[in-house]
Amino acid sequence: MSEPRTVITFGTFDVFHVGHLRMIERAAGLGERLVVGVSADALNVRKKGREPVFSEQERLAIIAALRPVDGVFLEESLELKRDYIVEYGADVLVMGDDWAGRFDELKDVCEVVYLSRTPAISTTALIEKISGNG
Ligand code: C2G
Repeated sequence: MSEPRTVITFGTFDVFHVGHLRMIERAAGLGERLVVGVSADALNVRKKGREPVFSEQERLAIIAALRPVDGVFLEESLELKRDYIVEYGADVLVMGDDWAGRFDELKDVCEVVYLSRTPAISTTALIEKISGNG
């Protein structure tokens, strides 16, 4: 029998939507245990120039409550993926294909898989729609 595989994935998961859910479900399907790094508020400000709608504690709570998710942690920096993979014993890194190729250098520590994103849905589009600008 083969060893149980741990999958790791990362994201902000702000204004949680079905595209996020599908990514988490498909990531979970690649192994027996799924650990999710939720981007810190400060990382978002650095990366996207704005605070998320929901705080990191709220986003962590939402992701932790999902059935396919076995563990969550705060992702403090994009540059720490290698450390997180080792710390959580991940066998597979799953990222959306908007990051395709960006993490290939980690293939020496785990398998790296890029999954296609769900078309036509995004947090930015939802915010615009809700605020009446979309
Ligand atoms: N996603 C998706 N389909 C969408 C929107 C998002 O499959 N329509 C996926 C993304 O590809 C990602 C996850 O849902 O795998 C979370 O999306 P974001 O919160 O937008 O992730 P991002 O801000 O890019 O964070 O270390 C990397 C960062 O933490 C990535």
